[in-house]
Amino acid sequence: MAKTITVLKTITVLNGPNLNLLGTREPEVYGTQTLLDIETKLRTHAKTHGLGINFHQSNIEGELVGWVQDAGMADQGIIINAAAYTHTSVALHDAIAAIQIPVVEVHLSNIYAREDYRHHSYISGVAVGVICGFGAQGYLLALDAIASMLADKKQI
Ligand code: CA2
Repeated sequence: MAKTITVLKTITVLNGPNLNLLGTREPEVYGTQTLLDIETKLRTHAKTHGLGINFHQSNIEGELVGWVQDAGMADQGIIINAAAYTHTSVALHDAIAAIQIPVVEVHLSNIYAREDYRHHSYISGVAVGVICGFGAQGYLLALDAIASMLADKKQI
């Protein structure tokens, strides 16, 4: 009898510079959860949607660009908190514009309630949506949004 192989759909989650410090400094702005806490919760939550997670953090812009390109060829969606590169990176903008899968931009803090230089994002214009101000919960909301988009696509 022929075997059925189910290939797990995967979402890449990208975290930009200094997010490796989460939970250790500025808890009043970024909360008390570490990036590992967020990763663990996302992996558990992804299972409930039947999805897998590729989770990365880098302080190097080009590394993030490379992961966007890889995900565009292999995964079903991207959740990205580009951190400070949000406000500076044409390279990330161009990488996201070049792929076909949905990208959801996430920020822990409400960037619009902070300094003016955080109000502009190079990511937002090429993302399907933006979630900010809900702390670590924003990553789970982004996952729900992508899962819902993938479920809708299946019905078409
Ligand atoms: O609110 C967010 O998620 C941000 O993307 C965080 C970035 C900031 O540049 C963006 O404007 C908004 C900063 C991430 C730095 O993370 C730290 C965490 C703990 C201690 C120090 C920095």
